[in-house]
Amino acid sequence: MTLVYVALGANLAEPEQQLNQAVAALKKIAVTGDITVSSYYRSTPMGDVVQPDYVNAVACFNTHLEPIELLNSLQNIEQQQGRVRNERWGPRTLDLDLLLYGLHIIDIPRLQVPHYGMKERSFVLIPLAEIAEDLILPCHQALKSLLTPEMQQSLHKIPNKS
Ligand code: A4P
Ligand code: MG
Repeated sequence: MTLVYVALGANLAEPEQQLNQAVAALKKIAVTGDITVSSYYRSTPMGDVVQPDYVNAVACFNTHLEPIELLNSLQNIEQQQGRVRNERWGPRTLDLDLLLYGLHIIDIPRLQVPHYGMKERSFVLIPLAEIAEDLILPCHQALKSLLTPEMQQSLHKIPNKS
């Protein structure tokens, strides 16, 4: 059994509902259906593509799935929620990125873990710190050491997640 962290992002077709639906789907692959989910955060789009704001969150759960099986499950959930892969960093109904798979470091063509962008992205680090403030990354860096006061400015917690 492995503790995993997954980043959720959506900016099309009722993003908050997309995240609610994704959380329900993740519960089905979590051991005993137990899952911890951060608050939802509204965030300014990263990158040059003009697109709506995102809603982002991070979820954490135990799983018996091997890394590639977990990636397949995450991609199935994205597909079920109407994900169309177009331009890189473009808008999407749902993006599920595997941030951490225990303390494993994975580098194969379909999967790199820890996720390549997680250390720089406020919309990943802030929700992650909300549910795992004392987390130490596989590279031995403390999550807390990556957080900066400026990161909070591009992110707004959405009250009363349902
Ligand atoms: N892949 C490799 N490693 C992983 C991993 N750890 N988790 C491969 C998930 N997938 C991984 O991903 C492309 C391929 O990456 C997959 O087929 C898988 O085998 P994708 O989801 O199809 O493509 P993408 O998401 O468009 O590309 P990319 O580079 O993953 O985009 P990002 O980095 O996910 O960025 N702004 C805000 N505010 N919030 C956001 O959530 N998201 C993006 C997308 C842009 N701007 C954003 C946000
Ligand atoms: Mg992605």
